[in-house]
Amino acid sequence: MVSGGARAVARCDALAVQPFSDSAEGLTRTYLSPAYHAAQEQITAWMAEAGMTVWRDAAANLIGRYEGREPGARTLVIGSHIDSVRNAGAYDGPLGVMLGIEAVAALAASDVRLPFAIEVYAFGDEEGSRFPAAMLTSRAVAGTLDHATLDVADRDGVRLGDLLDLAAYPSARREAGEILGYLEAHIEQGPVLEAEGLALGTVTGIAAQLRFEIGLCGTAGHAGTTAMALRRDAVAGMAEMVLAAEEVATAGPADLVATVGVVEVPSGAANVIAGRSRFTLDVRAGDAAVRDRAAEDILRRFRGIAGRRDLGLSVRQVHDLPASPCDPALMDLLDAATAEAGHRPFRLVSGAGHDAMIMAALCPTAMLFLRCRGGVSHNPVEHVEPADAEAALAVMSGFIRLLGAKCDA
Ligand code: HGY
Ligand code: MN
Ligand code: MN
Repeated sequence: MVSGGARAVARCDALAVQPFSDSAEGLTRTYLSPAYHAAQEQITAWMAEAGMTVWRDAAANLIGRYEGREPGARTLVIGSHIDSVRNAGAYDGPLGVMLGIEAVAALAASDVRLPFAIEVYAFGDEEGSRFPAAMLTSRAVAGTLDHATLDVADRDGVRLGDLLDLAAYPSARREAGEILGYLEAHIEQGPVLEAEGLALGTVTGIAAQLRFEIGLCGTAGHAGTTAMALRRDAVAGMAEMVLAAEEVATAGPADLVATVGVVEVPSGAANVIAGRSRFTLDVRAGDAAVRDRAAEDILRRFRGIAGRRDLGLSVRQVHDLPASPCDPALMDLLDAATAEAGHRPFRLVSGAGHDAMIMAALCPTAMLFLRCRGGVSHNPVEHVEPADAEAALAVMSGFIRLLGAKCDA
């Protein structure tokens, strides 16, 4: 018989290829794409097989519910996301959903009912890889979404409102009173656990994130006839800004990071001086004040570069996610479950963003990190050992049991 952890990993592998990927080469699954819908259909079957009632909410999250002893009891949410970055690894997000399903399957197989219900959430737009926004679907659930944020279009001009009923979208919201807590299992996406020789770690909190879209406007011109001194080159300006962002972050504390992950030259051509360019800027640090000071410094430098090069500069903040501490009591429960499962409890901070940082506005949150090979993520070579997933499942099951005992006490 295949064990639950190995099955969770195998299911992530199965979801990493067509029709669950939008691309024939590697995994790309963006919010509301055909691959996203195909993945939801497959996960619906797995949730139902594990003993859950399954539905899709108005933000297109997929939810499976396993009732507690009393129908309508308060709910422990276990979740993560099923959208991916472009050319992704198989485990960033889906593994947390698959482990949630396995935790419920194990309860259902032994007919265990708890003093709370469990709902497994497969969130949609965590990565922000389709629309210029991120965490839309968990923000809808936590009730922290304002309507203007939903007014977004993808690179092909498809608006979110073309795909979903935006008036209904906020009805995905849950009430704080009905949610007991949120547990997310996720690969670490960093090298700390591997260096410690540990399969698992309890997350203490998630670093604050700021994300911007920057636009530059110069003058398009002939690459052969326009003297260098006369150019207003939107690509050269962008290049200088990318390096300025890197310089600011490199000079800061170790947890301060700044990334330009997308650069675009609309209508770019080899023999045309670019009239326009745009790029993204992502700035993070454990402390929001450190992050904000760095972002201000970077944007001040951008303004200086744009002024000197006579370029128009537009700056749009796409999101501002505060640092999110995990709940101390739930961290203790995860540590206790880790020790019970025969592993050394270990705590670490998350530099990556997660739906958990959004759910923290709604309920106490906990995160369990799994070691991934080389700490590599957002890369197709991402790898998780099935034995580590097995260990994570044992800890999640222990956490659920300990939380049940605490509720009964
Ligand atoms: O960007 C992040 O930190 C996450 O992977 N969405
Ligand atoms: Mn990711
Ligand atoms: Mn993720």
